[in-house]
Amino acid sequence: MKRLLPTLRADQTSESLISVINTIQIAAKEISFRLHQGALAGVLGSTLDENIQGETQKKLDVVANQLLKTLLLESPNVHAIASEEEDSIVVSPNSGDYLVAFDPLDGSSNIDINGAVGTIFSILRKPGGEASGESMFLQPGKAQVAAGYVVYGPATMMVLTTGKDVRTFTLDQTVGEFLLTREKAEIPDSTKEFAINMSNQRHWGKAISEYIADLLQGEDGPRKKNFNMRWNAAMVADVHRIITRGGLFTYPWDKRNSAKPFKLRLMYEAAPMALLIEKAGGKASDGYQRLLDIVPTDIHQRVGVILGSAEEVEKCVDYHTKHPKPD
Ligand code: FBP
Repeated sequence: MKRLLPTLRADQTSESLISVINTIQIAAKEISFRLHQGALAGVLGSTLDENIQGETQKKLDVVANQLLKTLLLESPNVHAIASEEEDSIVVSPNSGDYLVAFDPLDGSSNIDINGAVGTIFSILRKPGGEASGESMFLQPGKAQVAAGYVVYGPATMMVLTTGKDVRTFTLDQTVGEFLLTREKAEIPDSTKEFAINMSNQRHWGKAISEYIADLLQGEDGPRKKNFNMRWNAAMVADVHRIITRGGLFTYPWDKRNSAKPFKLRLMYEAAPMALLIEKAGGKASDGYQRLLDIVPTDIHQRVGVILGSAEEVEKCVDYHTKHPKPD
């Protein structure tokens, strides 16, 4: 079976980009090992600290962040990193060509219940010219040179694109290697499966409320087919299901907190997932704009997310054309 690095070489990926992806896989193997040790490694539970998002950090959030941050900042090819767990960007002593934004442990509320979690990463090129500091990172998702995630579930799998096909690798725990298990992911255009946190229904805007209401009427309703629902409470696991068999995932605007109407972060959750979804034949939108066209204004910016099977995303976006974008 083909290993990760030879596969990237066969894809004509540059050696400098391969080295950055290699650094991420090394960190992911260590995170996978710690997760599988669970309570035996004393990594369950929370710290007393909060991250810049105002979330209580899980012990493994901190461990995973430290692992990725340390290894990436040692890489000669990385210029700076941005992380969900870091208030601001961290510039490396090395003047590498790449910027890496990452969510070290997505879905961390699943750790203590032994549920699936993941690492999400986005790789950008350091811009030329005067750009420095945080502004270097404020590039639209379509500027990503690579994006991927590692899902730590029953198996540990890395799903990756370097701008071409979306490839899936599975960690062979016996040899400690990510081996190619799917050459080219292709998302079916239509689906009967959707993912949303239904418990937030009373807080949603009109567009998503009407879209979901029509889905729930099934074959007796305007959609003339029955839909099933799934929710992993970890975007990486919900997206992996869609990359594997199709579906629609959405975390929409809601009115609970006008200062923070969205949940998911653009740079290290929505944009990398949108690139994977589009390269696998699906679509990704915030309801009003292609997600990959959004130009970030802040590294921790949040956005509405609708992604998955192309026809179903188009259908959901249609409902948004009838309602103005909520403030
Ligand atoms: P983090 O765990 O990285 O903060 O990510 C946010 C997240 O866990 C997503 O992975 C997931 O889709 C969503 O929040 C779950 O939200 P909720 O708790 O509302 O179900």
